[in-house]
Amino acid sequence: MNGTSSLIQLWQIPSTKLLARSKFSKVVGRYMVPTLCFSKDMQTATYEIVNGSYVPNDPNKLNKVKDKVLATQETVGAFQKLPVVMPSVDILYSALRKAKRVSATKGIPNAAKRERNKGAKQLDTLMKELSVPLRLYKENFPKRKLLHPYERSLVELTLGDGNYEEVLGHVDALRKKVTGVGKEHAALCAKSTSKQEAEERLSEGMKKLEEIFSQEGKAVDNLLNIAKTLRAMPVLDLESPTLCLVGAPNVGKSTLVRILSTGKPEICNYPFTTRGILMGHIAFNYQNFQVTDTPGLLRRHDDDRNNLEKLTLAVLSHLPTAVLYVHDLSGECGTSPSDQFVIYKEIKERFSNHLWLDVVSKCDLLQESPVVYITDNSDAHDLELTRYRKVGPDGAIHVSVNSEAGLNELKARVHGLLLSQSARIKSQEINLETVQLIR
Ligand SMILES: Nc1nc2c(ncn2[C@@H]2O[C@H](COP(=O)(O)OP(=O)(O)OP(=O)(O)O)[C@@H](O)[C@H]2O)c(=O)[nH]1
Ligand SMILES: [Mg+2]
Repeated sequence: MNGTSSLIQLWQIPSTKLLARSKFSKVVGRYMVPTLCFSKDMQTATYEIVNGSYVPNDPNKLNKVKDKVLATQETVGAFQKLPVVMPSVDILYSALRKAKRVSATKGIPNAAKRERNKGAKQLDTLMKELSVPLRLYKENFPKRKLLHPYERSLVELTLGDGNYEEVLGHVDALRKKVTGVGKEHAALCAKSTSKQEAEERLSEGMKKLEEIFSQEGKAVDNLLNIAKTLRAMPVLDLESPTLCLVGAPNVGKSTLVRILSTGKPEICNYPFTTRGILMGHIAFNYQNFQVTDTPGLLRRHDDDRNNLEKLTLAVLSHLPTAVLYVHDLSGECGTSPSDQFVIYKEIKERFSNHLWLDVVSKCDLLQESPVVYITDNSDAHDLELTRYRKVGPDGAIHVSVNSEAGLNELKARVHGLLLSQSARIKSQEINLETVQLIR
């Protein structure tokens, strides 16, 4: 049995260890749901307390909630559906133009009445034209908790924790202010006792609303920038098999993405050249596969990781990708082979449910690397590390983009891995359909 097929079997029968990891069950919740939901449905009825008595919950209601939770967690692509946000000056000028075109209701003979009617209508129009777009933004920007966990991580890591909600909050506060001030001034205008007073009230109201929107419209412009940033995030099709390149910084991940796929990430000889999740595609066997390049991972505790590293972990945690793990044993990348070994062991252990392939990069530089001797008193860990420093993990393919050594084998193994990933996705879909039928 090769590594790939044994991993497939592992995945088909999730071990209790995997199920027990709360983070993990969220990660692959989609695939574990069949087992979990089925047994939970058989086991228990749930109750809520109404007027001091336990009343069983309506199972249909619960299923609807469950379906909604599943629906929110299973789909990505919310960023592509974000509403188009207009720059605040455009909203303001368009609203002022429309308001000024409003005239008094026909047939009012009294000049004062006519003027206050016109003034109140203009202020009401201005208030509505300013506040309606803001309400639509507030309603149509999705709540973070309803996003797919991967997109939720992107919001947090690219915009900063809480920034998304804060900006939406400012937009809504502006809407409320505009509505309140607009109504107040329209009412004052409607109560004017003379034509002159109505004109003054109208002018005051217009000025006040314009002032508020000019001063606080920045919230709308911030929202516009957020929408731009989120819309530019790579779109991943969860149904399409994906290969994710992972490894320490500067080990040659992006170089391999360029070789393997249509992706054209930047390549430089310094760490963290790749500063986001970048996508490429591989067309093979009449199928389209996705490739994601990720920022490098350093040897450190999760709490100390930068947002770029956290992005990589978010991909591995929340997306059903196969992994191409890149090791640079040449001593060129800035992370020692010993440190890469530690990072590798941790990541491999943490994401052991992913289909996996190891590749040792830059093997054109390896001939010059020092020979490492194994001493008699070495323990198992030392032996594994010594072996790792010489040849990388068991089964790793050695490649060099410079000499082209190993590239054909790498491509063939990557294709095989993606076909296994494709079979895995199909069988998960069948599992899910079966569970839905049982329900
Ligand atoms: N000699 C040699 N150099 C290579 C090979 N592959 C990549 N490099 C060099 O290694 C350096 C880093 O390559 P990248 O592809 O940018 O590495 P990365 O892992 O994407 O780096 P980050 O995005 O910063 O994490 C570049 O200078 C590449 O030219 C190889 O096979 N042989
Ligand atoms: Mg890179």
